Amino acid sequence: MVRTFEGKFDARGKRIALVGSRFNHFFTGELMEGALDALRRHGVADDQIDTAWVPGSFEIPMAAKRFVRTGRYAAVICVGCLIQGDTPHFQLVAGEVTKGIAQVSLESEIPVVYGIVTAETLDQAVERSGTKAGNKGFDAAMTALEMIDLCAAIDEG
Ligand code: INI
Repeated sequence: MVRTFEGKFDARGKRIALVGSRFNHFFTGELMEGALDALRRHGVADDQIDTAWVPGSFEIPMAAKRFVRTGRYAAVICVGCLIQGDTPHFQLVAGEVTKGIAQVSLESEIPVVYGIVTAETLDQAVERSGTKAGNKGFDAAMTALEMIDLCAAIDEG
């Protein structure tokens, strides 16, 4: 018989950390609110949630790693927003944040989720921060809840 593991969206009693980037706060504030909304609507109490703000997306992996190594959290959710400018800076920072979060995630025993908006235009950032393409912070929190439950199910066998 085939056994299939799937995660549910219930993290009651789980402690969750969120890291947000202050750069482009107009958008990242919305991403953070979206993530908090998803957690609260799935049974995570406010006193089970800790947040940290870093200056820019480049700093997110370091703060995420710090949260992970405390051992206190079931997942870490990262939200940031990179918007393309006239120089290669955007690509350089985006590449490092992506690699950094992937590295922290793979070195962790808990889900570390990538909720970074990378937009070529302001319109694309608006669309992904709570308008027609949804809210990537909300999506990241849902991914965290699903992965917490999936990892527990696999671990329990
Ligand atoms: N940080 C962002 O989060 N988004 C951006 O769009 C951005 N751009 O384009 O410059 C950005 N830069 C700052 C960077 O993340 C670091 O905070 C900074 O380089 C100091 O390490």
